[in-house]
Amino acid sequence: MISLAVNETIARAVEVLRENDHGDYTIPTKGLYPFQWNWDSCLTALGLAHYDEARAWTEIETLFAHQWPDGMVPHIVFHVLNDSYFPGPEIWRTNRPTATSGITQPAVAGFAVRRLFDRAKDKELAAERARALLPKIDAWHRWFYENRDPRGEGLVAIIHPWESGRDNSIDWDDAFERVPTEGVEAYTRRDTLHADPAHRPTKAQYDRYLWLLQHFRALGWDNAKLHDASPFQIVDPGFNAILIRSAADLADLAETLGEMEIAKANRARAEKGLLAMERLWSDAHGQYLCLDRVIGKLVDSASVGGILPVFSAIPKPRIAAIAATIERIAGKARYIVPSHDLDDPRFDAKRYWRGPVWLVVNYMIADGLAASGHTQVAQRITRSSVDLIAESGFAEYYDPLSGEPLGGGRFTWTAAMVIEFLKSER
Ligand code: 9WN
Repeated sequence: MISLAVNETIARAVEVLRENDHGDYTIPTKGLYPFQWNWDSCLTALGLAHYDEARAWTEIETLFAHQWPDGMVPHIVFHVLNDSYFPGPEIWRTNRPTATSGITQPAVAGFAVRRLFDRAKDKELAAERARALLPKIDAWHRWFYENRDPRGEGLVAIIHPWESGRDNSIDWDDAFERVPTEGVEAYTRRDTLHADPAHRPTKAQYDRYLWLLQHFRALGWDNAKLHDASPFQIVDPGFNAILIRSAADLADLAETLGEMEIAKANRARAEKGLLAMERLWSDAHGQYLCLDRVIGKLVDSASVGGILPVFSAIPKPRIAAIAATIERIAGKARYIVPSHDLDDPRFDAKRYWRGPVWLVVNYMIADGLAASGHTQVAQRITRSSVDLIAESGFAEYYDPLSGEPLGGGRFTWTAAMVIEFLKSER
């Protein structure tokens, strides 16, 4: 019986993936996000691989076909014309052969490619496709440390909230006070036509997203200038942990494939990053915190960004402390892991990255906890994720108190993660 229900859920997840499949890339969901998104695609590939390995490799290859000459992999590739999303290519104006945005997103490709390779049934195909991707992912990692860690501190900064993938996190509120809004061109949002405005970022936040975009555009999208010219420079522990994990995974994969230079460079990046990450630890919160690089201070905001580092090889006592923090949170939320600590008065159960649960984040946290022996907490997260699907379908995100589905529906990476969770539970 149980297995029948599992098979049915997997079949429903595959239906969502197929619906959003555009041949060589997958859109996150119809209407709200009609293009290819960077970290969505890399995590989606893991779900695709369960029924079509070749198609899974193509998902990541399509993204990397639009890598910039400097090594950056943009956060959106505008493969088609579609005016249901704002800001579109006419706002970004990055002058790429196929239009792209001008900023990046969490570097999860190294992790995804290694996982695809390790689990591949077709090893020959996997070796060939992974070998071609290795130097491209390596170039992206190099780009990060050269352009977003200009003083060689070991940790990279995001210069726009969209880069973190956690767009309107409470983490950025104070730093956002420093981003002006004068001179923002008139605009019409489209996201609020597809999703409840009460569950999306506010107008004040959109004004600042756009100010930053216009500022970087005026600097010709020259990455050598953007970091220092940005009034918003945040060192996000989650973002760095994903990059560190990807660097370590890329190093392992490169070693397996005999690419020793790539292995060495990525091993060094991961090791340096892990040491530097310790500066972000908070005993008081039992998790890591963001660093506001402009003022050189930790941000007092306990978000899931500081829990995500369990995805990388942080010291064992830190993982144990974070596991305890998650258990504390689980005492208050019906579904874990909320994107912000419920004890914080700024927590908002429904507004995007200020409280709701996202399954992609759950997947990475559970993966890290399971790998370090915290299987019970990991299983609890997996169970929460699967329960949410059973009760509320394949939503973009969920209310951690009620389980209500929020944001876009029939969501690609949610479907991909469900396949991953259910197959791993077996
Ligand atoms: C901006 C596609 C993306 C995710 C992000 C999520 C949301 C976009 C938006 O949707 O961001 O990139 O317009 O709201 O925050 O993590 O990659 O699913």
